[in-house]
Amino acid sequence: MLPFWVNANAGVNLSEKKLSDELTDYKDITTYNNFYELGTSKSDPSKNADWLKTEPWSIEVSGLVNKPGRISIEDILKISSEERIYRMRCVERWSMVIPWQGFELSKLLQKFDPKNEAKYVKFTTIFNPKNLLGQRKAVLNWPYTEGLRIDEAMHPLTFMATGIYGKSLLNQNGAPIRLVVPWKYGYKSIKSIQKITLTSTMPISSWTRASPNEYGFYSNVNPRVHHPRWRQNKERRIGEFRKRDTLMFNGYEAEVADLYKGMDLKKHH
Ligand SMILES: Nc1nc2c(c(=O)[nH]1)N[C@H]1C(S)=C(S)[C@@H](COP(=O)(O)O)O[C@H]1N2
Ligand SMILES: [Mo]
Repeated sequence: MLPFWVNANAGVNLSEKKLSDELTDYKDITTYNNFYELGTSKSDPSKNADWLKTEPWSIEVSGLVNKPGRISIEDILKISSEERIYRMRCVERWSMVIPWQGFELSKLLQKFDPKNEAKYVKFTTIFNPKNLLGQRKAVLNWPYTEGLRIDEAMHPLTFMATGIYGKSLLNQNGAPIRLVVPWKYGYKSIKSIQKITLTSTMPISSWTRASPNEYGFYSNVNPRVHHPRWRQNKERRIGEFRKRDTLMFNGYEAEVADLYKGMDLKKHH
């Protein structure tokens, strides 16, 4: 299997590497989406994309950091970017392979100098029910929030994406900037981020608040730990016919298993 975070800058030639995973079509990546702020069906986010206004945009970084502040999207886009091809596995049992552009989250966090007491990172999506009509329905506790442990946030696989297939992110994919955590279920990869807060206590995400038995803090892809309402050992790759086996940590076990050494992954799901 390919070393599955191909870094274009590292000179990996995709056509020479025999990809066991083909890239998902741009059309599928941009029209089959989950982004409840823009509606709950898969085709809603692309249809309702103009509900999201992305200018002006900035991210406020606060909490347990020595240099709290706000960074504009213009300055964010000056951070040197690279390509990462990652699998994305939704908890609903479908998956894609997406070539992202962006940078490691640690590069952004380091600008704000996290304090030693910072143990978790909380992310918050834009909140604007006036335009984002999905936020007028109580399907989730708005705004959408997510969280990572600080070592997960600093891991080199944890990525902030600003583009797909070399084009700027479309609104339906979380413009202008979203998180990508490839070894966790897709809902951890929070879109259209406006706030990052470093904390000493574990943040409670919107999905955990909605249903703690189904959506735990860790949400690591695990074919042996099932969702209460369905099994998680198989998935449908968008564009393929036959089901695939779901891989431990979505195929990134070699890179991330150490983060969870000694933990009961069924309990800490
Ligand atoms: N703000 C926000 N972020 C979100 C979601 C959402 O509804 N709102 N959906 C999540 C889910 S369930 C998945 S599977 C991925 C889907 O990302 P994609 O549509 O770019 O493939 O985004 C995640 N990030
Ligand atoms: Mo998802």
